[in-house]
Amino acid sequence: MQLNSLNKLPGTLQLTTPSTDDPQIVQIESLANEPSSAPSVSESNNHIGQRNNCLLPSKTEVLRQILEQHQHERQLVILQDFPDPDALSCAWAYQLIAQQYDIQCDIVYAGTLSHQENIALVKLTGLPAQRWTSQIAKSKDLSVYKGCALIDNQGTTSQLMSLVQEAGIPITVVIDHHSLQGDLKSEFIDLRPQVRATATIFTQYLQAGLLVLDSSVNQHIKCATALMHGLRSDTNRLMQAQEEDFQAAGYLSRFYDSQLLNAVLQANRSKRVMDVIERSLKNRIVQNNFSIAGVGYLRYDDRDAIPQAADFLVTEENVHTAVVYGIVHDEDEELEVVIGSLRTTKLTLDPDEFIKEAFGQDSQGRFFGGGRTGAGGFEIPMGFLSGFNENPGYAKMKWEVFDGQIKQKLLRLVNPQDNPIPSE
Ligand SMILES: [Mn+2]
Repeated sequence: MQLNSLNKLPGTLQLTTPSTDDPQIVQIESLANEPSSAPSVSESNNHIGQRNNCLLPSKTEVLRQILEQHQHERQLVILQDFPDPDALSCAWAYQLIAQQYDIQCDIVYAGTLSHQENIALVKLTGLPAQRWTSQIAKSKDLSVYKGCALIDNQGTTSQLMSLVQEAGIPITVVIDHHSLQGDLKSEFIDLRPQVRATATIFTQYLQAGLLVLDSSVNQHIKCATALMHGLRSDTNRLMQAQEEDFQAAGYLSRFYDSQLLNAVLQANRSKRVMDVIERSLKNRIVQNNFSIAGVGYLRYDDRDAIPQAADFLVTEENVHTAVVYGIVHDEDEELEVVIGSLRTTKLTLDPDEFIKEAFGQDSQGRFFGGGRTGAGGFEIPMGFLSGFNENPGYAKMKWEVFDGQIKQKLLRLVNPQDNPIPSE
């Protein structure tokens, strides 16, 4: 397999994988595996399976009309709680596109910028994203917003969605490349699970004229650089890119600032992230080309260490899929949650299906996670067992219970005919 052999190249074994994001996690309402069952009218005339751009002008045209209808409004652009470069850059592109229609967009996320490259991206480009914790969000006057845009997500990975729904703000636009995560109601939907990055979709909008990039405009250069970073990051440095992703990268190459991108990529990992990666290496078990590692407890701010560890474990020889998980605790909110990431280079493994199959649904029928090409994530609330306990023995016991249960569920899929409980 081409991708497996690429992983054995010495150059890919370094610890500099531009870890993506991503995990498309949590709270997924009723599932529809077949994307074309999307309940949107605008979607139905543009089949998801399309691989060429022949239908794109119409999609662009529909978006243009929607934006025209919403002129002079104010919109919220909602990102997943832990936004990745693909999400951040596309939200910015959307803001710049919408600005031409006098639509003022506020780009918000509820969690934190956990990955060192994301922090660098936002700082170095001046990317206009704001952190809205639930407390901040509750203090805002949401009545000023006439609509919201979900970019690189479908609302299932943002804590802000419940507030937005309570405030009665309609979903105006959804542009994403994750598999359909459930019942989705929006005026405009462009959902393309076969595209490797939402940045590719946005670059196609730009090419189709929704925003004319101008190399003499500093903001355009920076946004193009951010899109290039998003595209690279969601395609494993273009290794999983397909023709349309390369075409998008080709277009962006006319505008992006390679030195700026280099500066973003030079961001170093914190010691705590390195420690989580070390734990994942120590704790991993490899079976049937799957590498599985529980990393114990980690802080909310270091949550992104989990996908970074999965990015690293999947580079091992004879490993095509890595799953890393841990208990993330948020000291401010006294909350604990199991968070996990999956990375795969196996083309026939669908992360969305795998995670839904492994962990199933909660009592309300919501899946614990999902995914896109090559990557997935899950989030399992700990309920009554959540919360800190003075007794270190208790914390250890709690971890062992969750660790054992997650391993058992994963190994059932990894070794379907074996005893699911490892004997080690
Ligand atoms: Mn993405």
